[in-house]
Amino acid sequence: MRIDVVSIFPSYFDGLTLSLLGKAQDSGILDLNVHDLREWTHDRHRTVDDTPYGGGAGMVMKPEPWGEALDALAPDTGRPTIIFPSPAGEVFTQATARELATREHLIFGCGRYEGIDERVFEYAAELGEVRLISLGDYVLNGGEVAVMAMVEAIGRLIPGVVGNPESLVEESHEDGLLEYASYTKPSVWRDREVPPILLSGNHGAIAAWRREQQVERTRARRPDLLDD
Ligand code: 6GU
Repeated sequence: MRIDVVSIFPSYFDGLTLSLLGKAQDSGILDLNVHDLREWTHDRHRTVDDTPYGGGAGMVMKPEPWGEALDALAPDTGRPTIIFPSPAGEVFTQATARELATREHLIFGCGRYEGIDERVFEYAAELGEVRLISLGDYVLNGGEVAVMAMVEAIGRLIPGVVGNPESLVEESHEDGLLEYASYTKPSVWRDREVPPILLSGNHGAIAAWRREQQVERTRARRPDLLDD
């Protein structure tokens, strides 16, 4: 998979070369490229923002650098999926991550300030499939942290990125439930015992206990997940 990220703070993404996703890049499974939006400015101050038409607080990102960035990154053949992180977008879930993990080419455009000139989204739709995606109902200063989260959630679902694919199956959200509680040695720690069933060797009973745990914690912590 190819991923391009455009941001005015490209060094945010240095962390993505660490650990799991770093290995995926070394092995060629993931081709991750981070770009400074200011590469596509031409004035002495490398300006990326301006005042909003109609007035109001804050600044808006100018369309010209974004247009040049998209022209440079969208290939002549094939339509990339172009993602703009936005608190006004659809909410990112594990299902979104699974869907996007099947794409060949993702382009993430990180907005800052009060947003990006609306015409950029219209133009992007001529080059690929445009998605506005939010991490949840709260406000960040820009899209960078949201894109870090999305790239990690998507990247680990690309076949070969996570060493043991079994470990993807039993996680929170993969089956619509929260994960069960995990324990390791010692069997007694500070007077607290591991649930005896986990030491029983009865794999059927253990599986049933874990499933019950998942339903119980989901009911307690995230009843919204059980609503349908
Ligand atoms: Cl994707 N961007 C910003 N700026 N704030 C957010 C967000 C995204 N998701 C939640 N809050």
